[in-house]
Amino acid sequence: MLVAAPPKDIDTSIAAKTLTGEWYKGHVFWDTEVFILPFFIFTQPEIARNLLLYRYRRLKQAREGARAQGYKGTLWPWESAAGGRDETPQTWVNFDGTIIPVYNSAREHHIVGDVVYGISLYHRATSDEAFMLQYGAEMVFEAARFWVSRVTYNPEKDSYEVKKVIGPNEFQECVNNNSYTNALARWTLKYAVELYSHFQNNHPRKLKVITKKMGLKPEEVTDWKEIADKIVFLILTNGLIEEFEGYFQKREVTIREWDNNGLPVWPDEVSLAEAKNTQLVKQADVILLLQLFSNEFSTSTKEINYKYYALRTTHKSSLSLSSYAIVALELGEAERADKYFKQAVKTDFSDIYGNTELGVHAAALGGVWQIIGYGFAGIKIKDGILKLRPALPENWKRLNFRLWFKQALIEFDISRNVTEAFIVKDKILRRKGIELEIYDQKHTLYSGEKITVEER
Ligand code: IFM
Repeated sequence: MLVAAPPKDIDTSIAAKTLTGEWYKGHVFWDTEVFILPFFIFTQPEIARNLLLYRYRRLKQAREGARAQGYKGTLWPWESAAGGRDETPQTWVNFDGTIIPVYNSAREHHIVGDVVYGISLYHRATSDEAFMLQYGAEMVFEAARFWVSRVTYNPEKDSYEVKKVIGPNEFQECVNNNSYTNALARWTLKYAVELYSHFQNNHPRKLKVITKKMGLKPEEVTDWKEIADKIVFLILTNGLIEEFEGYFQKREVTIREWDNNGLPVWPDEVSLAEAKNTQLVKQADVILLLQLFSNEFSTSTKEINYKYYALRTTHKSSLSLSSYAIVALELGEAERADKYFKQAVKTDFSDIYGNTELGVHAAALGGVWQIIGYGFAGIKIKDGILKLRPALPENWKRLNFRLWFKQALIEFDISRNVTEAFIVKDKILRRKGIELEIYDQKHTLYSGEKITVEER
């Protein structure tokens, strides 16, 4: 990832294969914001900022992309290159040699929420208000406008639906109300409302400049809230989330065998072409949602969904194992998480997908970092506070790393049941301290002081 990232701002991003191969023609996908960006946000925030600027500088094309499909706001392309227009191929040679249409640009619209997720994580981790005022807010507000135009009102149910989409599980090429997409749409709208009122209270003059530039009316913000509250989210009373409308009615096929790499063995009775008629899932979908919005779902919801979807997810994409590892760790499934972790590490080292020669899987690299950071170190940001709840693998003695949080570089030294933290560098002079929560204990970290926290 370090080699792939331009060290200074040369207006580019990181491709799905980094600079290691020509597959996907060097195109940038959602892989960047959801899987790769967190590493840069916490280790080199200025590079993360540049990666987000890549999207900002292509807002004009993304707006045109939305218009071309009949929507408002911004629709960043499913596959993006230098020009910022949609570069997704419109046809593809299928595994049986036939030419098939590619629907991703027209339907895999969760990309809009994914970019906003990246922006919000950057904002939460860095508190870079200047970035948000100059670039971030405009992208978020345009994304909210997109979802307003993308939803359909269902008068019978007094709810909003998102129809005809492809979710992360690309076995399904046209579904209604994919839970991942709907949840991202709902969250984007809520986040846009929060950001708007945050700026109204803290930077009213600058907000005026933004709204004037965008022609944004206060009534639009009222709509965002109303729509967000009414977007369909398919969850049963026991917490089981339906991946999309009708998913539970699909033929029930589960994984029964795992290979030497610990990857699921494809069930004999189903051909790849038939996967769409079954409950088999290509890559983390509901589980990715639970990982990204971990603070919003209870342990029991995570548990029931993890158990259900682990038996149905084939991990046919490298954007999958990390979410499973992180959620498994949250649920105390250390052994299982360690397996996912090792498989993720081996993605290209052992060529587990058989296509490393076409380029390495950047999302898996980012995913490995996320398993270590979010999983083993248990990093989370909640209510503006950095939390750590370490759970090292059994044979690990120590985990030492530095990360940037709110413009301070903090070093963490985690050993079994004890974590030390100190500020290595602080860009904010005379700060009153940084609030941390380690093993559920609150502490304030001051420059020049080391704290040692024991797990109770
Ligand atoms: O973005 C991914 C997608 O989720 C699965 N197929 C490969 C793409 C590029 O890595």
